[in-house]
Amino acid sequence: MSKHQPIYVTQPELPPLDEFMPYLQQIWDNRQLTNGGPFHQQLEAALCRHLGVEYISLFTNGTLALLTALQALRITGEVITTPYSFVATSHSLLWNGITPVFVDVDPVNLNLDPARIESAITPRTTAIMPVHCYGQPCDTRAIQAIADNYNLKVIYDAAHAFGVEQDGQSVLNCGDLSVLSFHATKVFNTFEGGAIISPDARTKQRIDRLKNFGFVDETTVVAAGINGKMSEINAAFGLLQLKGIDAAMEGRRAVARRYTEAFAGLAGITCVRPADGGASNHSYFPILVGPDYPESRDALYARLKEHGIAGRRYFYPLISSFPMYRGLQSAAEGNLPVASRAAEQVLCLPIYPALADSDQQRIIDLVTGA
Ligand code: T4K
Repeated sequence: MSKHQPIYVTQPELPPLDEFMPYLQQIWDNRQLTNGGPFHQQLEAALCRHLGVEYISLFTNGTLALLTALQALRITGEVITTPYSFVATSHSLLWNGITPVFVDVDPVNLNLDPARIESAITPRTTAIMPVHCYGQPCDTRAIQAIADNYNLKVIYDAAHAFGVEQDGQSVLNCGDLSVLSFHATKVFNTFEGGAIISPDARTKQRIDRLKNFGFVDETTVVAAGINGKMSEINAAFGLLQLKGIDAAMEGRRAVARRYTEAFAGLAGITCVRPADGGASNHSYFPILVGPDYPESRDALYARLKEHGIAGRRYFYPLISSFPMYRGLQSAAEGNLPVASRAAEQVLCLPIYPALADSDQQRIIDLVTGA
């Protein structure tokens, strides 16, 4: 075992504790703990400004936000989605009684491959749920063109895509709705948290009612809503986190740059990158360990672990291989060759702003065999 402290795939950013105290004091003073209090409202406004979006609804976590997004647009029947994601993507469909239809991913950025979507559309298809995997944008134009042709809704699982831009615009403005996660492991975290980006005030209003049991006022309930409200403590923490977000993003960029340079030309290792022109927020640093590398992905994963470096095989196994999905026709491995290969080859290396240069160098040396 390593003499060093373990290094995990990520480490949450935390501001100095004393900077959080004044926020707590305000909560203690006004005793508004949840249900759309002042910090909740301030964080919504601050995130709209920061992200370049017009309407945002905060949630307890990304999964509840996904569930609610599907409810808000009354999605039913079948939804086309990617098998190459965290299980929450497909689980949100199953929880709404919707059948996921898995479509293979693009070999470069591992996002839903638009060229394969059309042949998966049936009379029951009502929407497409792509994922901006690793914070690298999908081909949103091609996806929207298909959705427009077939009159389908598009809900982006943008859990990884905080602050990602495409052609100078927030990628969160694409599609009908986008869903963010603010989980501890994400670029921007509120311990637990999430959000839905809406295109207009009416949609935001519907979502805000749905996340509060369907209440309109004290005595009026207009929908079978849920409790998805972010608490004041999480919202206050989010406001504080936002102050350090630019430095955190820069820190991630620097780590990503060092890995990319170190692995350039290394036989058998491919860094998963955004498609041409696409940006990334470097929320993950995925590499593919191909047949030209001297050992398998799992051997490299195990060797790093022996040295105290806990990379993660996001996203292995594929969602489509879990028991609640594998009986679906679209889950057959033959239907998903690119995603299946990626799941066997991928390894996400540690990336976070506080990753020390010397620790990153150790990881690089282990991967390059230096
Ligand atoms: N859609 C997509 C595409 C997603 O990736 C996710 C979540 C969602 C939807 C749902 O959003 P949320 O409902 O979660 O808001 C983690 C996260 O729990 C999950 O949020 C995330 N995706 C997924 C990709 O990763 P695990 O089980 O791998 O996390 P865990 O606990 O093993 O953490 C990874 C490493 O991070 C640990 O080894 C150490 C470090 N860590 C973790 C936590 C929680 C810390 O240092 N501190 C911490 O507090 O799922």
